[in-house]
Amino acid sequence: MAVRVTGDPGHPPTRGSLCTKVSRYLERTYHPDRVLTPLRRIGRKGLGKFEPVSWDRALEEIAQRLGAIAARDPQAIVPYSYAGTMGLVQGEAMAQRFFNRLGASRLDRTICASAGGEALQYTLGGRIGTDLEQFENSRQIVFWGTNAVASNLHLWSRAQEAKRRGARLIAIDPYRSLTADRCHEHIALLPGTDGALALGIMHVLIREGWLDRDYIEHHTLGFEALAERALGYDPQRVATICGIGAATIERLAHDYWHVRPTAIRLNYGMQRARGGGNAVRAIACLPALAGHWRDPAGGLLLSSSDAFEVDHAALTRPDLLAGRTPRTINMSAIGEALARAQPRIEALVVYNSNPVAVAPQSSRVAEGFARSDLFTVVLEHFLTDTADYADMVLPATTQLEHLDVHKSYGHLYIVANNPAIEPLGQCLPNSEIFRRLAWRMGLTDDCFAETDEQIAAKAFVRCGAAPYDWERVRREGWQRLEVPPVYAPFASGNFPTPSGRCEFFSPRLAQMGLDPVPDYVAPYEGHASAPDLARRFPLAIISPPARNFLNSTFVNVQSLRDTESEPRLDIHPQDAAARGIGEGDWVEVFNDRGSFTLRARVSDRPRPGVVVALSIWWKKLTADGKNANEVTHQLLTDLGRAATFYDCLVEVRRVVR
Ligand SMILES: Nc1nc2c(c(=O)[nH]1)N[C@H]1C(S)=C(S)[C@@H](COP(=O)(O)OP(=O)(O)OC[C@H]3O[C@@H](n4cnc5c(=O)[nH]c(N)nc54)[C@H](O)[C@@H]3O)O[C@H]1N2
Ligand SMILES: Nc1nc2c(c(=O)[nH]1)N[C@H]1C(S)=C(S)[C@@H](COP(=O)(O)OP(=O)(O)OC[C@H]3O[C@@H](n4cnc5c(=O)[nH]c(N)nc54)[C@H](O)[C@@H]3O)O[C@H]1N2
Ligand SMILES: [Mo]
Repeated sequence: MAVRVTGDPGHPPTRGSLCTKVSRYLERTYHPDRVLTPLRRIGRKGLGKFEPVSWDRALEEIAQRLGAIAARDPQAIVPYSYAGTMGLVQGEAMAQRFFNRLGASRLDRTICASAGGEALQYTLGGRIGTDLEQFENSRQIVFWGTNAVASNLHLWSRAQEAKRRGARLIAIDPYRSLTADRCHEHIALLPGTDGALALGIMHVLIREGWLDRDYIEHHTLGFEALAERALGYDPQRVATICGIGAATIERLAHDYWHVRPTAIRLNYGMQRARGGGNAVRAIACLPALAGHWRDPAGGLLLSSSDAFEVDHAALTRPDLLAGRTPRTINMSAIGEALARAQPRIEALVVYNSNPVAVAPQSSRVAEGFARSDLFTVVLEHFLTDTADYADMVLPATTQLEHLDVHKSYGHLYIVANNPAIEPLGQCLPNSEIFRRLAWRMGLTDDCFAETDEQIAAKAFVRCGAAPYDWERVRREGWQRLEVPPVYAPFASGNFPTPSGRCEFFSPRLAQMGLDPVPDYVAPYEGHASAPDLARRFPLAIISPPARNFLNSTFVNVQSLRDTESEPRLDIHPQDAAARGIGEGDWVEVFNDRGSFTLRARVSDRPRPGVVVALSIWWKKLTADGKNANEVTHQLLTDLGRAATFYDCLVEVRRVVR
């Protein structure tokens, strides 16, 4: 039995501190509601009524159903997975081998990070940035679209250290988040307008000549084109777009040039709107213009993912497709796909994800999952909103029970996940479930016989400059990539783009017929871009994660849910007064797509015109069985085909419950 979860004080990026959620991991693993046997549906889809069945029976039935569909058209089978575990063994290794071998549809995993990921790809050449451990040496840190206190504790603690040493902290966020609260300055712009703000800052940098000309000349591509673009974004115009003062833009640009080193912690807030990709591209140009990459404590960090050389081919075996090119389904529009995709989706296999709660336009997603002609298998720890629609639920292990190896998207360490306990009940690791399913379906390729240890041992090509040594990682628990101790990835250029430069102008985007230079792309749903809609639904809603939840994970852990208490809508006093809404009143948030009901919390945290519903609640644990994704839509971002959760207009009214 596991008795305690603690951090390792010797692990440099975390220094042994755990976030509140993970410190409760035992409550989750030993939760009385854990699914401990395979379950077979006995009630209507969505009701969550199941009977236990043996593994043998469950696998046999799934193998038969999937086998019959695959014999007609394997593309009618669709995997659906994301971030439940981000481990390289229990994530996409055995699972994708299985789907590749079948020739199932592929899944475009766009629900979180692909807008910014592609933006960085086209600008810097990859998801690489400032070392998290360097942030304590920064003199100024800009938290751009990120509530680090809640979602990135370990970077936040470095920023606290920097603050103690005199650094200035700035938050750019429509909402006074826990992070904005603790910064020296909070710039509350309108949602989805960050691209304009970045261009406005550039405008001032260029006008004033606050430019590292030497860096620009040697390490960037397309300065003239970018300068021409920025010319159109004078502070007055940008102020109108962003709903902030022109003087604020002038001051931001002034400080961005004069305070050195300045680091930007860029995250996902601005990526969840139509122009998210262009916004990230524009912001990612700033450090090269001002020369901030020269200093290890300057520059920008969105993600460190591409510092890790994961051996995707060895893990997921795309060669098993044997020349077939199955269609791709975008996970951010799964509601639409379940209703309309041709060939029709006949089977869904869900693992590491809870789409009925987390995917946009939830009522459409639930309708899709409720289709009587759809065969759904869900690998889970709990009967989530999604599992309730399954034909078969398969009990999966938690991180205490299985073996894995992780990269990071914030720091530079490979981490081993050694199991601490035997699997509870009849739970099996995802890898083993797919292994057994493959055997049951008569797939005899050698790769289905590989053990988790063997998979973990081939997860990485290298460990930075050194060979990757799984045995060592496993023994020591973690290992820093072999990169210089004082890491400044772009201090002398070396961008992994085709030109080797930071690409203000992207020849690749031009070749695809897309705008090669970053621009401001207005939201789908904004007052300026959709005035008619905005007359009916004048409030912009954003639904970022609550501090004590990890997306929809941990929502059913009582101690954490008690801390969050209940779903609440933060609304500005002006907006509340105009609607006769008082503190604690029940309110309905609605638009043409749907509605959900929660209690109002009247405060000046959101800027006027913006309401905030911290998320992602399990629908079945709310008052009306609905959550914020009831009102979000399935339209995609400009780059990366990502979801646009924070590009959403609603109206709010008081209701009596
Ligand atoms: N506690 C906790 N930690 C998490 C997660 C979690 O669910 N809970 N999720 C993990 C995952 S999967 C992810 S992707 C990351 C997310 O990490 P972050 O991207 O840092 O997400 P948030 O902390 O929600 O911060 C987003 C902030 O952006 C603001 N915002 C919304 N719209 C806009 C906009 O248009 N412009 C700007 N500038 N800001 C905007 C929101 O108000 C919010 O405060 O966190 C990870 N860490
Ligand atoms: N409105 C709104 N919607 C959002 C967001 C938002 O900010 N606002 N954020 C978006 C973001 S950033 C993301 S990343 C997505 C996240 O969406 P998901 O990837 O679906 O993440 P979770 O909601 O945490 O659900 C993960 C599920 O995987 C299960 N799980 C965990 N480990 C394992 C395992 O080892 N095996 C198996 N079989 N299951 C496991 C957990 O029990 C949990 O139910 O949501 C997106 N949705
Ligand atoms: Mo995410």
